[in-house]
Amino acid sequence: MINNAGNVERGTTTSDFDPLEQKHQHSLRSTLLNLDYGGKHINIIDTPGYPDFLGQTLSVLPAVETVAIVINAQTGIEMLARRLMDWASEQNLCRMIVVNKIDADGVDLEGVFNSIQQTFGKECLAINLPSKDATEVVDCFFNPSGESDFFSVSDAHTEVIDQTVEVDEELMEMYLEQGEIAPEQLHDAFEKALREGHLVPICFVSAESGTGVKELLDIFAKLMPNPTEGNSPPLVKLNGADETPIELKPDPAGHILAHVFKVTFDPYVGKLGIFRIYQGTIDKDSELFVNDSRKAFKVGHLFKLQGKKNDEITKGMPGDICAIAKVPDVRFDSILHNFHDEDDVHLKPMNFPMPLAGLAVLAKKRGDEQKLSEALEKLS
Ligand SMILES: Nc1nc2c(ncn2[C@@H]2O[C@H](COP(=O)(O)OP(=O)(O)OP(=O)(O)O)[C@@H](O)[C@H]2O)c(=O)[nH]1
Ligand SMILES: [Mg+2]
Repeated sequence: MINNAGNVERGTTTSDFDPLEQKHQHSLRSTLLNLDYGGKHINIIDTPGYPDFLGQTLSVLPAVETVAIVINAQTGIEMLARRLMDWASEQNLCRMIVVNKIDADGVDLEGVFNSIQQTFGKECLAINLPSKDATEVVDCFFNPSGESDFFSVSDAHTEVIDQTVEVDEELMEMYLEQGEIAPEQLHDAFEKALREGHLVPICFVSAESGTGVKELLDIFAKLMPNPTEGNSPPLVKLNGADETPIELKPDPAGHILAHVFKVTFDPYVGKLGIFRIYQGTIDKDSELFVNDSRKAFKVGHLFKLQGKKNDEITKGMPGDICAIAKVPDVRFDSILHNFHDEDDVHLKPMNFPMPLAGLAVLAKKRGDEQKLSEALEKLS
């Protein structure tokens, strides 16, 4: 066990805070988490892997640079992992694969690793490997050699470097001339390879024993793309039937552009619109429009979410995930902005799977729609 870590069986994790999640021992909805590590601020959205709650998982994709697909070493690749790999790729997101439960009895980590490469392709390469009977993991990106349980660290290191330099001609030439290249020189090419889906790093971890957790955080902090390094979200400006793609600059000084990817109800502060800031800086004095609304609202209180906790913060920058309370017009998929030129900016619609059951509800009294929708939202 990791010191102070929450435990799923005891219902003490920060992420699965809902009593229903604790009862069923499954995440039922997406949860926002954040931490500071290695001088970086890292936002994590924990999403359900249970197929019935897939909508909760797909709807948060526009808020992230990277999708980390967790594979249970005991059960191997499940159907949803395949579908998520495809969805993430269709959304142009960087991907990584985290093999969890490496501590569990009788796991065949080499078999899992091979099946990942067979299923998802040779661009899935080990960035670390289990060693000493999976009680440690050894880095293969910075390390040119080392001991591992089933695959040569030096071969894994060479494979990652070979794959990375393929996206950069200059680096490739340098590599061919010198025969080697320092991992530190690979940073930009590594980001490009992730953006192009040319490389999908695989790493190993045990959430139970803590093996590989520090190494996973190191990968997040040192190697995975920051907001300036990921692919731009598919924002478009509508002009009648035409749509023009928007070039985003994740610049804190730019116009504000943010996307609401989740709406939830907090027992104390009420309706919360949770959004990812793509551009500009939002603080309590910011005046924002919701889509093409004429009238701006003032932010007032800005929150950052950590599981069930809302912490008030002073400002949010590109890459930040924040929340605002009690703005009636804010809905799932709303765009928040502060410049009328951006009235017609929208995120390209995602292809959600067809729901298998539909239900229509009508308010008895006109004008009660808002109350009804809030009650239904709470119920669901
Ligand atoms: N042995 C072992 N058990 C683990 C490990 N990680 C999680 N578990 C157990 O596996 C079960 C499922 O863990 P969760 O953290 O709920 O898994 P999840 O992927 O979030 O599952 P969903 O929320 O349903 O998508 C729990 O009983 C955990 O205690 C691990 O590294 N090793
Ligand atoms: Mg979960």
